[in-house]
Amino acid sequence: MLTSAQFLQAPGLQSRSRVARCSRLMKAATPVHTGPHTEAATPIPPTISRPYRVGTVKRKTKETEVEVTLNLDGTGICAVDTPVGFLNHMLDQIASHGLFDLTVKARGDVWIDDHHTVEDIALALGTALSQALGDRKGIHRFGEFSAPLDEALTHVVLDLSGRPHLSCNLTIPAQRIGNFDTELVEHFFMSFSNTSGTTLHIRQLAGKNSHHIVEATFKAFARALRRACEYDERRAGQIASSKGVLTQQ
Ligand SMILES: [Mn+2]
Repeated sequence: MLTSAQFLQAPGLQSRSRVARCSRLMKAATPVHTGPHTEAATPIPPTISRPYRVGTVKRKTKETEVEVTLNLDGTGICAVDTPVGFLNHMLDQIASHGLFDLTVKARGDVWIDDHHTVEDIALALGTALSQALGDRKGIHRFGEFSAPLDEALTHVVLDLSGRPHLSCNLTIPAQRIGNFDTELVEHFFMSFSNTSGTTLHIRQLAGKNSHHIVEATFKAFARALRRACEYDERRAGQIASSKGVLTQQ
């Protein structure tokens, strides 16, 4: 059986980071009894402990009162109670296609319009996401998805980089879907991006029906976000950044 020093001197293990990693693995390996005629046991990598990835945010201003709970490792359970009907429908898309458990309770000055309520829900959702992600270790970080809804097709690409950015080219023909002001769609994503530290690109590739265009966008966003938040098994708990951090701008 090789000693630790012999193992670390083997060809291909000379880079400092690999030596450190192998050294950690060897220390963590369970000692295995080997008889005189058996080969040395392969070191067993330690089990990676994972945090409970839930974010809870309460936000109260003179305009709105919002509570959001987001569980990244959920099953798509959605409980939303807000005065903005169309937004409830879209939050449901995020939970169901992102496989997040999402609770949103909101009250707001909707007698003015839906602007403050939609904005503050998005801000709270972004904060909850950032809180749930913590140090962002081991996640894929990038995610993309193209979702159709009948004639509509939207492509969403995102990066949980820690840096807020939104590029959005949605062209929604109707000014309103029911009572919902379609201008608020872009504003929702901008607000989410700002508090979650997400680089977000939204490209509408096709679509005529406003409800379809917006819903396809939320579905693509949910799927892309799910992928970005999920653990990359090959990453083995490391941060997916050559800089070493995803939480600073
Ligand atoms: Mn719909």
